[in-house]
Amino acid sequence: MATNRTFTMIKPDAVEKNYIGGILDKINAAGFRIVAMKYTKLSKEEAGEFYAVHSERPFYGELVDYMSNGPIVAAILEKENAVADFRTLIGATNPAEAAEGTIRKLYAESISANAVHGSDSDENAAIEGNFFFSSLERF
Ligand code: YYY
Ligand code: MG
Repeated sequence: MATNRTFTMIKPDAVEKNYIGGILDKINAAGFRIVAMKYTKLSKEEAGEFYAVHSERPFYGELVDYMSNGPIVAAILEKENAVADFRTLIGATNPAEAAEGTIRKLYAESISANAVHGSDSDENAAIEGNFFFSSLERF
Protein backbone atom coordinates (compact mmCIF):
# COMPACT_ATOMS: atom_id res chain seq x y z
CA MET A 1 0.00 0.00 0.00
CA ALA A 2 1.32 3.49 -0.80
CA THR A 3 2.14 5.84 2.06
CA ASN A 4 0.08 8.93 2.66
CA ARG A 5 0.05 11.76 5.12
CA THR A 6 -1.88 13.08 8.07
CA PHE A 7 -1.58 16.22 10.15
CA THR A 8 -1.36 16.41 13.95
CA MET A 9 -1.02 18.94 16.73
CA ILE A 10 0.10 18.29 20.29
CA LYS A 11 -2.34 20.64 21.99
CA PRO A 12 -1.63 23.24 24.72
CA ASP A 13 -2.67 21.01 27.66
CA ALA A 14 -0.21 18.27 26.64
CA VAL A 15 2.62 20.73 25.94
CA GLU A 16 2.04 22.37 29.34
CA LYS A 17 2.32 19.00 31.09
CA ASN A 18 5.58 18.05 29.32
CA TYR A 19 3.95 15.23 27.33
CA ILE A 20 5.61 16.15 24.00
CA GLY A 21 8.27 13.45 24.33
CA GLY A 22 5.85 10.73 25.42
CA ILE A 23 3.43 11.51 22.60
CA LEU A 24 6.19 11.60 19.95
CA ASP A 25 7.45 8.24 21.22
CA LYS A 26 3.98 6.73 20.69
CA ILE A 27 3.81 8.27 17.20
CA ASN A 28 7.23 6.92 16.18
CA ALA A 29 6.58 3.51 17.77
CA ALA A 30 3.40 3.22 15.69
CA GLY A 31 5.47 3.59 12.51
CA PHE A 32 4.80 7.20 11.52
CA ARG A 33 7.64 9.17 9.91
CA ILE A 34 7.87 12.90 10.61
CA VAL A 35 7.69 14.92 7.38
CA ALA A 36 7.46 18.38 8.99
CA MET A 37 7.35 19.71 12.54
CA LYS A 38 7.26 23.03 14.41
CA TYR A 39 6.75 24.43 17.91
CA THR A 40 4.48 27.43 17.59
CA LYS A 41 1.48 29.24 19.04
CA LEU A 42 -1.81 30.04 17.33
CA SER A 43 -3.41 33.45 17.63
CA LYS A 44 -7.15 33.47 18.34
CA GLU A 45 -7.74 34.37 14.70
CA GLU A 46 -5.57 31.48 13.47
CA ALA A 47 -7.24 28.99 15.82
CA GLY A 48 -10.63 30.23 14.62
CA GLU A 49 -9.61 29.75 10.99
CA PHE A 50 -8.14 26.29 11.61
CA TYR A 51 -11.37 25.13 13.29
CA ALA A 52 -13.76 27.14 11.06
CA VAL A 53 -15.60 23.92 10.15
CA HIS A 54 -16.84 23.87 13.77
CA SER A 55 -17.89 27.55 13.88
CA GLU A 56 -21.59 26.73 14.38
CA ARG A 57 -20.94 24.20 17.15
CA PRO A 58 -21.64 25.18 20.79
CA PHE A 59 -18.05 24.42 21.85
CA TYR A 60 -16.41 26.61 19.17
CA GLY A 61 -15.62 29.63 21.37
CA GLU A 62 -14.13 27.49 24.10
CA LEU A 63 -12.16 25.48 21.52
CA VAL A 64 -10.66 28.61 19.94
CA ASP A 65 -9.75 30.09 23.35
CA TYR A 66 -8.16 26.86 24.47
CA MET A 67 -6.18 26.23 21.27
CA SER A 68 -4.73 29.76 21.33
CA ASN A 69 -3.93 29.64 25.03
CA GLY A 70 -0.40 28.22 24.81
CA PRO A 71 2.18 26.73 22.47
CA ILE A 72 1.55 23.62 20.40
CA VAL A 73 3.59 21.22 18.29
CA ALA A 74 2.32 20.90 14.70
CA ALA A 75 3.49 18.06 12.45
CA ILE A 76 2.87 16.26 9.19
CA LEU A 77 3.19 12.47 9.51
CA GLU A 78 3.62 9.79 6.86
CA LYS A 79 2.73 6.11 6.91
CA GLU A 80 0.61 3.59 5.06
CA ASN A 81 -3.05 4.39 5.77
CA ALA A 82 -1.92 7.42 7.80
CA VAL A 83 -5.25 9.18 8.43
CA ALA A 84 -7.19 6.16 9.68
CA ASP A 85 -4.28 4.60 11.57
CA PHE A 86 -3.55 7.88 13.34
CA ARG A 87 -7.19 8.25 14.39
CA THR A 88 -6.94 4.74 15.87
CA LEU A 89 -3.69 5.66 17.66
CA ILE A 90 -5.16 8.81 19.25
CA GLY A 91 -8.50 7.28 20.31
CA ALA A 92 -11.94 8.80 20.78
CA THR A 93 -12.44 12.58 21.04
CA ASN A 94 -13.62 12.14 24.64
CA PRO A 95 -10.77 10.51 26.60
CA ALA A 96 -13.33 8.83 28.86
CA GLU A 97 -14.35 6.82 25.78
CA ALA A 98 -10.84 6.32 24.37
CA ALA A 99 -9.45 2.77 24.15
CA GLU A 100 -6.67 1.58 26.45
CA GLY A 101 -3.21 2.49 25.18
CA THR A 102 -4.37 5.32 22.93
CA ILE A 103 -2.72 8.73 23.18
CA ARG A 104 -5.89 10.40 24.44
CA LYS A 105 -6.47 7.66 27.04
CA LEU A 106 -2.89 8.14 28.27
CA TYR A 107 -2.52 11.91 28.03
CA ALA A 108 -5.83 13.77 27.60
CA GLU A 109 -7.58 15.42 30.54
CA SER A 110 -11.04 16.14 29.06
CA ILE A 111 -13.04 16.27 25.83
CA SER A 112 -11.95 19.87 25.23
CA ALA A 113 -8.35 19.50 26.42
CA ASN A 114 -7.76 16.22 24.63
CA ALA A 115 -3.97 16.31 24.05
CA VAL A 116 -3.81 15.80 20.28
CA HIS A 117 -5.42 16.61 16.95
CA GLY A 118 -5.61 14.17 14.04
CA SER A 119 -6.99 14.89 10.57
CA ASP A 120 -10.25 13.15 9.67
CA SER A 121 -9.65 12.70 5.89
CA ASP A 122 -6.89 12.84 3.28
CA GLU A 123 -8.38 16.08 1.97
CA ASN A 124 -8.36 17.75 5.40
CA ALA A 125 -4.86 16.41 6.11
CA ALA A 126 -3.60 18.31 3.06
CA ILE A 127 -5.52 21.49 3.96
CA GLU A 128 -4.31 21.39 7.58
CA GLY A 129 -0.70 20.65 6.63
CA ASN A 130 -0.75 23.57 4.19
CA PHE A 131 -2.09 25.83 6.96
CA PHE A 132 1.17 25.38 8.94
CA PHE A 133 3.92 24.37 6.49
CA SER A 134 5.39 25.60 3.22
CA SER A 135 6.89 23.19 0.69
CA LEU A 136 10.36 24.23 1.96
CA GLU A 137 9.53 22.88 5.43
CA ARG A 138 8.71 19.28 4.39
CA PHE A 139 11.27 16.50 4.07
O1 YYY B 1 -11.54 15.14 15.41
P1 YYY B 1 -11.62 15.26 16.91
O2 YYY B 1 -10.57 16.19 17.48
O3 YYY B 1 -11.61 13.92 17.59
O4 YYY B 1 -13.04 15.89 17.29
P2 YYY B 1 -13.95 16.95 16.51
O5 YYY B 1 -15.36 16.48 16.60
O6 YYY B 1 -13.40 17.25 15.17
O7 YYY B 1 -13.84 18.26 17.44
C1 YYY B 1 -12.69 19.08 17.37
C2 YYY B 1 -12.29 19.43 18.77
O8 YYY B 1 -13.32 20.20 19.38
C3 YYY B 1 -12.08 18.26 19.73
O9 YYY B 1 -10.80 17.68 19.58
C4 YYY B 1 -12.26 18.90 21.06
C5 YYY B 1 -13.34 19.94 20.80
N1 YYY B 1 -14.68 19.44 21.19
C6 YYY B 1 -15.21 19.87 22.40
O10 YYY B 1 -14.58 20.66 23.11
N2 YYY B 1 -16.44 19.41 22.79
C7 YYY B 1 -17.12 18.55 22.02
N3 YYY B 1 -18.33 18.12 22.42
C8 YYY B 1 -16.59 18.11 20.80
C9 YYY B 1 -15.35 18.57 20.41
MG1 MG C 1 -11.91 16.52 13.93
